[in-house]
Amino acid sequence: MEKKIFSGVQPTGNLHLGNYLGAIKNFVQLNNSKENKCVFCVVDLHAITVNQDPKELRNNIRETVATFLASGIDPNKSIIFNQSQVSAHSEAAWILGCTARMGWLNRMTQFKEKAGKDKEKASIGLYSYPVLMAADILLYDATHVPVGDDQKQHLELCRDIAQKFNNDFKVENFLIAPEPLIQKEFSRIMSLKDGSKKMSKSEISDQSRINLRDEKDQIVNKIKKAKTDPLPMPSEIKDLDNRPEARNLLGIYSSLTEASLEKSINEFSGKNFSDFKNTLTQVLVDKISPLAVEIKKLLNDKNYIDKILSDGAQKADEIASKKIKKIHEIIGF
Ligand code: AQP
Repeated sequence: MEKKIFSGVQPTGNLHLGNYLGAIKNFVQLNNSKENKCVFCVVDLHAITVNQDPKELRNNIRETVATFLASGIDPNKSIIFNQSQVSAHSEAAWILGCTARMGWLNRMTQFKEKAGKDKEKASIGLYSYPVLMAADILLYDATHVPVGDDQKQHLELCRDIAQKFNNDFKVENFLIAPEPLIQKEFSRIMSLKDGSKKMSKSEISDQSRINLRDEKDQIVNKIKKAKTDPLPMPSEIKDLDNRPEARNLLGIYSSLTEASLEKSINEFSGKNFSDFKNTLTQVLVDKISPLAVEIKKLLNDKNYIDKILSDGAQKADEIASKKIKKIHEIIGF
């Protein structure tokens, strides 16, 4: 069955291993399947929910596209574009904001985490972020949305918005409630400094994450310093209980080598943590360093990246403008 795929990545710089293993790696597999129609969006409207330097934002948009391409997404098979270039996204977000309920948004944990203690000073955009995300997905009739585990709640909200809109206007199945595509294992990569926190672009300490543009020396250094615990390497999965850092590093290794957690545990059982870290570093360098080289190379040709974005925006606009036109008719504009 044909799947319609939509997903987005914020151009907020420092794309990291969590973004890659949790989302982009999955995008590539979906892009490679003949049965899928994929749309991958650089969600710049989402990025401005927190302050952005305009020059950096422009560079980060291109860098996100370069990361997609370097990872293996083919612009001839999938649509790649940036959100701000297709005005239907902002428009649909407003309209669907009139369907979404305050109570639903008040439950969103990402807002609570990102706004922190000083909620009053957070932007309204940060609060209504999941409504824009719903608009992005629903405009393309996406059936499946590949995301990291952290976005699960936002996808449930998207489904609620779609169902309420369809019920309110008596248009059964007009907005398609999408299914999340979350990897069964290793769907949340954690910080290298604290196994209870998500690896994140906005974390101040660069030591907490492997950036996709890190040089070999940086990867070596970050894994060497990554937090572990004094216990030996586990010999079975239950030995990882209450050991979030060990679980995370083994999860990263398993995801990169396409092995099950159990298999990785067996491989290192009885060995020292330092042996495991050396092998993990080698795998990371082998998988991530070529990406960094390719991203850099692609960024030397800004015209090529801009052409992909403008072609992609044209294709995306054809789909999204038809949907927004129908939305106008349904709501009585
Ligand atoms: N740590 C992670 N593990 C697994 N998946 C992750 N994703 C992000 N962090 C992890 C997934 O990457 C995709 C793109 O994310 P995004 O750029 O839209 O923003 P985000 O989720 O807000 O990413 P960050 O790094 O955590 O940014 P900040 O620090 O700004 O909050 C999504 O599918 C996401 O699930």
